[in-house]
Formats: sequence, C-alpha cells, structure tokens
Amino acid sequence: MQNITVLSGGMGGARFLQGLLHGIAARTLPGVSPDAVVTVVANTADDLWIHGLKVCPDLDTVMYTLGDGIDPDRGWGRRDETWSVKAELASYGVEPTWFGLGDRDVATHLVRTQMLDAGYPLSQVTEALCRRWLRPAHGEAVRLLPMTDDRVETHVAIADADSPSGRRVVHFQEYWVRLRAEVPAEAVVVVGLDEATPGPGVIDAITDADLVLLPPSNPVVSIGTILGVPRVREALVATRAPVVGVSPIIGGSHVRGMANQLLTSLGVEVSAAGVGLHYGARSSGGVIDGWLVDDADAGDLERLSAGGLSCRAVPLLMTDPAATAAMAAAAIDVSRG
Ligand code: FO1
Repeated sequence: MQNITVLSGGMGGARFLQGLLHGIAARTLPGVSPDAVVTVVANTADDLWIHGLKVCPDLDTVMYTLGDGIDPDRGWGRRDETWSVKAELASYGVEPTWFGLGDRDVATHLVRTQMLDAGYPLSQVTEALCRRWLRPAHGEAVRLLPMTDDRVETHVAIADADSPSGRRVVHFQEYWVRLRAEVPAEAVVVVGLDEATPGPGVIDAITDADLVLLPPSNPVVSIGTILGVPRVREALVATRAPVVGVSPIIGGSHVRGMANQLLTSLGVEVSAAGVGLHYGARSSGGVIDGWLVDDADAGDLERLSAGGLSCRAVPLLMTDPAATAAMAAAAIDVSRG
C-alpha cells in the first residue's frame, strides 16, 4: 500500500496522523510500504481573520504536530510559546481578547497573510509553510492540502433572547473558545461551502488513494465540512480505495471538543454507531466501508454491521503514537474486509 489519504480536522486528526506515521516508520502496518505517502486533506472552515491575520487552526495544528512544534498540553499553537503580542493587544483594549495568538504563532499568520495578500492561494501558502514544518522530518512522505483554497467559515446559530429572531450567529471559534460550547448549537452553517472548489490535489488524493482514512476528528465541523466541499463526497463514493473511519465518540461522548453538542444540533445520535451510520456505508449511499469503535462500544457492532459496515471494537484512546499506530493497523485490517 503506497498512498494513504487522511481527511483531518485539528487535534484528533493530528494525533491520529502522528500514530499513522509512527506505524509506517515502525513497519507495524500490514501491507503498508515504509515509503508510503500520506496525504492529509485538512479542514479550513475553522479559519478566521483576527487582528488582520488569517488563522488556520486545523492546518496549523497538523503542521505543528507533525513538525514537532505543537504545544503538547494545549494541543494547538506552539510549544515554548510567549504571549507578549496578546498582552499588548489587550493593553490597547483591542478585541477580541478571548482568542489568543502566541508570539511564535503570530509569525506563521504574518507569513500566511503576506502571501495571501500577494495573491498566492492557501494551498501554495501551506506548501511554503510546510517546507519549514514537514519537509525536514518527513521529506515528501507527508503532504498537507487545504480542503479548498476558497474562503469558508463555520458559523453557529445560538439562542439569543435579546434578538428579534431569538437567535444570533457566532463564528465557530467564538462558539468554541469564548462560549466554550456551553450553549446549545441550534444550527451549524458553513458560509461559502456550497460555492467552494476542492483545493489542488484534493480530488486526486481521494481518487488515487490505496486507502482513505477518516480519523476521530469532529464529524460535524471537521470531517463534515470536508465532505461538504462539492465533489469530495462523490470522489469518496467512487474511489477504488477502501474508506475506513474511526469513531470520535467513546462510551457515548466525545473525548475532547464539542462533537456532542454539534451532533445533537444535527439530530445525530451521540454514539459510535450514530456517527458511523451518519457517515453511512458506501454500499447504501454513504461514504465509508469500515468503522472502528472503542471496546466500550462493542455493543454497537451489530447495528453497524446491519448498516452495511465492516467494523471492529479496539482501544481507541490515542494515549501515545504506538497506541494510535495500533488503531491505524486495525483500520487497515478492517479495510481488507
Ligand atoms: N483554543 C482556545 O481554547 N483558546 C484560544 O485562545 C485559542 C487560540 C488559537 C490560536 C491559533 C490556533 O491555531 C488555535 C487556537 N485555539 C484556541 C484552538 C482552536 O480553537 C482549535 O484548534 C480548533 O479550531 C478546533 O478544532
């Protein structure tokens, strides 16, 4: 197996990718050659413009994680970070203060914003940033592709007694970072998604893959938005590669993040089976063939099989790269039917 494509959000996807690459290097993945190429199609709908800078959280989390620059505790932003710029902005009374850019991280956003202003598409900007973050450690074995070069933004509708409609819409980052997803999400809207064009290489990465993996990223605002880019879903349905996903829900809840709230807003059952059947078996109009659930959710296997999915219950907590590599190996086993 030579070409593996992974649709990824931020932390969950990045941690899964660490394990996948660990398994390739350790040659513990059945049938995967040590010189396999991993192509990451990353969500860009979390992106936001703040203080005049374009911030791409999921692209940066994957890039920093695979380049060993990530802060391991936060799971986003840079290790060994300082916050002088953030403090100075606050001293000027500049809003928002609820979204913090570290000093090292600001350099990434300055480079990205300058290149975008010069007319480079996000895919070329990402490639330029990856020359620093991915090439030294991974050479050409890892490619990071934005799902689209077009501007898309996830917004969340929440209840607001003060507004005539009883609702107001906030950017996903405000919902997650300022509101801590503590208010119910009444609707999720991804502005610009229907008009977006798949980024360069995205459709080919799915069509030409030997295996496509959906890691335990948020099924609504990470995997869901990638699936919403026109032509991506069709490419997944048509690819000759097996498509296998990993449940982000363990024992009826997300491990981190806000998948519980967002799945509920879509009316999707917050369970390993609920998400697997939400993605749906390709044999019945969905986008996956296989689905990994945690041992805690082995009771869901029968329902998932009845839904046309090949599935298995294995430990899904990504406690370290070796444990995550074992998940990737299980996904490959499942992909073989
Ligand atoms: N998350 C927070 O909880 N607080 C922050 O201030 C914050 C800043 C931030 C800056 C850059 C970046 O790439 C990510 C940042 N995040 C922050 C995390 C971000 O909300 C998440 O990485 C994703 O958007 C969710 O998948």
